[in-house]
Amino acid sequence: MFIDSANILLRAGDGGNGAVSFHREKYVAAGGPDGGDGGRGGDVILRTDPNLSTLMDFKYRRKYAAGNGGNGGAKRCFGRDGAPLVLRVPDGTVVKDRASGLVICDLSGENREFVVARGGRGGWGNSHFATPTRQAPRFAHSGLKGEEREVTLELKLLADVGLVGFPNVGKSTLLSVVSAARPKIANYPFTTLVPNLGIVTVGDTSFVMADIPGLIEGAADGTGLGTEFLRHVERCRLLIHIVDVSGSEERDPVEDFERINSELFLYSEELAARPQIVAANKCDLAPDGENLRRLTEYCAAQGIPVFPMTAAAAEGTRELMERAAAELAHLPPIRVFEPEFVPQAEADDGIRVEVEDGVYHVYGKKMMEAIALVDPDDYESLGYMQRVLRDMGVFEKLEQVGIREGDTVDINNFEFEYVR
Ligand SMILES: Nc1nc2c(ncn2[C@@H]2O[C@H](COP(=O)(O)OP(=O)(O)OP(=O)(O)O)[C@@H](O)[C@H]2O)c(=O)[nH]1
Ligand SMILES: [Mg+2]
Repeated sequence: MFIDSANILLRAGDGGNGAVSFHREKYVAAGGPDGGDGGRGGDVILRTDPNLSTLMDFKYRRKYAAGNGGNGGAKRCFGRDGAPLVLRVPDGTVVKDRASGLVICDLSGENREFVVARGGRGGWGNSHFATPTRQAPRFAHSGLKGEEREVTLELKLLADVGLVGFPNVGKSTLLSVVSAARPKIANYPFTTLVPNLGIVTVGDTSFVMADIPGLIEGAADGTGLGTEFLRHVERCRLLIHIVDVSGSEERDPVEDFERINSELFLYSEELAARPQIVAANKCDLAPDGENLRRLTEYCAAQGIPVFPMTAAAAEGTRELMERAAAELAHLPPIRVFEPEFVPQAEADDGIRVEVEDGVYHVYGKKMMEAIALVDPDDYESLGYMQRVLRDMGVFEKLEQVGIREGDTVDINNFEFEYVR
């Protein structure tokens, strides 16, 4: 089965908690703090596998999670790191944020691996919090949550040339006579149900050509079979547009040509603007050449070359492939999609202060992480928080907006009085 898109939920592991523990030994009254750190949560990693050609595995399972980090222990024992989860995907898989549809990464060619959800950091054990004045810290940090992502995986084949056209015009026939690929060929529409790739060799160069199922009007809005498959020619550097000029089924080649182009346009303007070569097929069934003449004239007016051929007899196919190779030589490389998605965590590092009714509200993700497990009832813990806030420049920010001694500060619903 050929599956080329899937929605999945990925969860990286949580960091383990730091430990609160004190050194114990015979005849030693009060040992120092020796609580170890929690382990890191495992990442979720996507990696390309050249042996895969579909996303089928992801149809049967929707949720994936990496291992959590272990908790820290006494005697400075570190918690174990959570096991990473590696998911294998075919080359050419585009990963998108499901909600926004923005590209997170494109796993194509050189881009073989991507950490799609990061494991949470482990929390510090209490041994980190000892200072000359605080020799017995009775608190530790909890681990941070692992990232959770809902993503859409979309396979977009990596091919230089894409074959487009109505059903039954001879796309698969062309691929079969110019490459070693053996796609199914038959005299009815929608013979091809999954894309086929073939390698075409011309002189001492070669390129990859993709044969996709036939398009029909309405493919771009989902009524035809074709819409799903247009994604497989999105990366193509050149399109070969095959038009049947035999006049069978009362069809008009100029109309067909326009209808396919408007499908491409509806799918994406960019795809419609991709360089095209037209192949006028089934010339053997149209001896008068009238249709071919009209199509050639029509395309010439738009600067598009037309190659007459009889794919079934491999006539004219060689000239077409030579032209394709010549075009490819000066076209940009296969398209790799640029990342567009900006994760929240990276976008929100700054500290923000908002004053409302005389209360100074402070926001900032990094700051919140740093004081995640401060226990407001514990005096030592509060002292630690003070230090963190000072180090992170929170007090400075507050002074800038005019805070004065005795004013109220609010951080995540925890209120305290500002003291210099
Ligand atoms: N007479 C003639 N028949 C051809 C030629 N090229 C292809 N055919 C026939 O046209 C029919 C359709 O060919 P395919 O290659 O399966 O067409 P397709 O465009 O891949 O069709 P779909 O996969 O259904 O979209 C088959 O019966 C072929 O043998 C040609 O040059 N001349
Ligand atoms: Mg076909």
